[in-house]
Amino acid sequence: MPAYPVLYSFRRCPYAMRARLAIMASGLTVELREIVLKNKPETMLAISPKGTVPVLFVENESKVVDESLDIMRWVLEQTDPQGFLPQADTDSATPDERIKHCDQLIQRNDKDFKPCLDRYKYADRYPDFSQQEYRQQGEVFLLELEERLQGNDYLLGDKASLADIAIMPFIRQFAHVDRRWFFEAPYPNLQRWLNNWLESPLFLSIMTKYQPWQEDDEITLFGRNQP
Ligand SMILES: N[C@@H](CCC(=O)N[C@@H](CS)C(=O)NCC(=O)O)C(=O)O
Repeated sequence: MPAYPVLYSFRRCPYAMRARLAIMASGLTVELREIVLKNKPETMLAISPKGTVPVLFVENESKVVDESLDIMRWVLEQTDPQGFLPQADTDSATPDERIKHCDQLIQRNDKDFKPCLDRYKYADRYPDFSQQEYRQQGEVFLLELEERLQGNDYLLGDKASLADIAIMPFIRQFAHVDRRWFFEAPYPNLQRWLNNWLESPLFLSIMTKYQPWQEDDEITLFGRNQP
């Protein structure tokens, strides 16, 4: 059997979700190793001592990719049949605009929105502000996405891209803190976008539950084209 790239993953981690979404969208097959955050496998820590998931290990290239966005880009650069990686628009006067928007949106998610999400979700650990105030801080980004989705099915226009699958797991987590609030809030386009992703075959296919990996287990393949 050929050696597949190995993905260390944790089902509920939004960073791991975005990596699994990119892998599933690419059609690449990997070996999936579900981990428990409180008991990380030595084999994972040996290749990535910082101890976060996801980690992708490509043994035949001696390559360790341990940032979720880098994993997404790496797998989609191998194969991207549905065109998730935004391409420069060669007809436009500003051909790289799509790529720039994509990067900026993901940066806003990771650098600005994610800290608000953590504070909103675990407000009792951050007593400086109330949970509602943390939610309001997060709403700045929700509003930005809502405006982008006006008249568009996806964040970069009429086609699903890296931006959608990189950001979606974090909006899902924000929505799940208080679903009732989220789905009654004045963000109809964002609600539609999130619901479409939650119900999509792509998302459903990355949320399968696996038992935590152990060294002598049979390998678990992950990907839509697995043999
Ligand atoms: N910047 C990293 C962040 C990954 C991250 O923080 N993952 C969390 C799980 S959601 C983690 O592994 N935390 C380590 C721990 O809880 O021990 C990436 O994009 O991959």
